[in-house]
Amino acid sequence: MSGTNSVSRSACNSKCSMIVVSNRLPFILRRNEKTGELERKASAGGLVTAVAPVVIRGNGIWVGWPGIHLDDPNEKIPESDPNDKAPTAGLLSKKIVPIHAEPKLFDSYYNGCCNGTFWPLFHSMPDRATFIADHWKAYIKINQEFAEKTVHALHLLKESNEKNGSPPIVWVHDYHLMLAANWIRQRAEEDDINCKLAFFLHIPFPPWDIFRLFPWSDEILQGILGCDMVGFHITDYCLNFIDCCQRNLGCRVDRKNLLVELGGRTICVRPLPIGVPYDRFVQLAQNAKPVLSTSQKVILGVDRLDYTKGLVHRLKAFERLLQKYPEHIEKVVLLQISVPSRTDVKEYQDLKEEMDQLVGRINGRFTTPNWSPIRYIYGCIGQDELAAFYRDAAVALVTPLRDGMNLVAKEFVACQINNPPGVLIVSPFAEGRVCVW
Ligand code: GDG
Repeated sequence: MSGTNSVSRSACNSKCSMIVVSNRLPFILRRNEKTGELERKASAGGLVTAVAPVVIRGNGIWVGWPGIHLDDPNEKIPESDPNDKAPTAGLLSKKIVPIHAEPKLFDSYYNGCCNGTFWPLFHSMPDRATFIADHWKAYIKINQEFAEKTVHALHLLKESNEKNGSPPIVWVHDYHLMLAANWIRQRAEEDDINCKLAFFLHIPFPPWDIFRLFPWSDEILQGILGCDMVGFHITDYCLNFIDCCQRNLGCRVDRKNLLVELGGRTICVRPLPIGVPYDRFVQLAQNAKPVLSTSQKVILGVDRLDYTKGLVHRLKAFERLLQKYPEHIEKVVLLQISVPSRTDVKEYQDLKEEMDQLVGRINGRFTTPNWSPIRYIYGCIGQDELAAFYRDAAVALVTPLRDGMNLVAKEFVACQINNPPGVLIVSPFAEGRVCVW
């Protein structure tokens, strides 16, 4: 998840405070094995870069899961390290409301319903989706827990912010939390707290014939419609959502002005394409030391290791290039950075296995004494190094089979400070391409 869009910009411009609610908190919590103390580590990604300063400036609060299950739910979240330069450094521990959940229940919610059902279904890959009632029940319970904690955050904000007139914005993020809004709204009304609710989906919203495969699809729509404003990356996703509201729930809708009516309320639906901190990437590219020492042309891939990113197809296409056009042998190198992701899930373990084998097979087939065609990094690199790769690569391959937006394409473009610039090859299924051009 990354970037900045108009919900954060409008919060920036107004005096109201913001409560951001996301599955994960904007940093990683780890236990130091030697001291046993909890430590905060910076986490990469544009959501953090763009939204954290808004939350901090507006004296706001972040609600989310800290990334580990704590035995003592009352254990204090530490302050950031004094040398921390991450955008979350100023987010004080009293401005964080952590979610605690029983590990098995959380696993059913996160790996089961979020990653096993919604991720593939919303990326229009229904044959990969599982529909399991217990996962759905876990999803409901964890969404209720997030709603509880958000209402607690609203109370904290009310106590500390009594003089501030404008109601706070509660900004709920992504497919993990599609049910939370109605419970937040109801409880806030009962407790006489005024707030505005917004929701943003970072992944595609699928067409109706895919969406309706989910057995509890009405509940999802009703959950999202608990907000005052609903944002998607692009207009197509807005129209898919509006279509589902009309066909599933019989809502009155206005396609031209992107509005949905439900229970006497009018909900605004808006395309809010997420961007990247462009100037930051230009600066990184200007300052980063070269890290590629090769005379060959580098073709770069940077992705989370996810089946939606088209990584297997990319490697096979590269193999085909070398087979059909052998003049490129010893002239080009594919540098693929694959960031480990959802490593508890079998499908992701299988994908890692498949990639390892494919890299081995292609390298085995084409390697010469002085050259190997693929350099494969399975891990996360620093943002400086990433900017140097973007800047110095001859070509970037962004080839998702389906992607909500895709920020790698935008970051690559921002880093093209050399003359001539590198070439971006981008799949028509990466929506980031619309904003790149
Ligand atoms: C979801 C949607 C949507 C990657 N490797 C490293 C690294 N990254 C950073 C990139 C970029 C981010 O991760 C990846 O963003 P994407 O947009 O490509 O993809 P998802 O993670 O799948 O994000 C997507 C996005 O949400 C935002 O709404 O665009 O469609 O799937 O920022 O720079 N960062 C560092 N080291 C790495 O090795 N530091």
